[in-house]
Amino acid sequence: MHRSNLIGGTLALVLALSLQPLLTMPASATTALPYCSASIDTGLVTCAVTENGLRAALQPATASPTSAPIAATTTYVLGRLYDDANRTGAYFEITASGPCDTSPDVDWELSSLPTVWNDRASSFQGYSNCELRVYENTAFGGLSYGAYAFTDYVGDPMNDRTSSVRFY
Ligand SMILES: [Ca+2]
Ligand SMILES: [Ca+2]
Repeated sequence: MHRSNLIGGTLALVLALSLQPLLTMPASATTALPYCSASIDTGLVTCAVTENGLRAALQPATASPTSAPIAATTTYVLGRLYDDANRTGAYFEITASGPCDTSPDVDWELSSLPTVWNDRASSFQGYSNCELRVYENTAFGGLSYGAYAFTDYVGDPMNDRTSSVRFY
């Protein structure tokens, strides 16, 4: 399978659990909301100040009692890019409606990262049977590293340079 989506247009910033005054977003958002999750299916990016804030923001909204039952969809975490080496620091999580399979083809891809997570990743962790390959430029151009199930360091040439990612 090979599905893709361009994340960028929709940046839903969630100031969950933030005690800070509302910032007028631009540059400060990079450091103010470092934990992010992006859905390849919907293109929606959710960011929060803390990991707990992100988890809370991603909880499904409580269904209205009058609404018709909605079929539950399973969300798979494909991987996380970490701010720092050794899979530490804030992370950018990528999700999709299915896992990776066992064949060596590309299962999912993200041709650009949200601005707050561009040129930032230093290590990564794959989930849902996915191996990650990170690329220097958008649309899978330039240098690359992977595909691996995880890494504690993407190496000097790729450190703080990731702009797109594929899942195998
Ligand atoms: Ca980094
Ligand atoms: Ca880059």
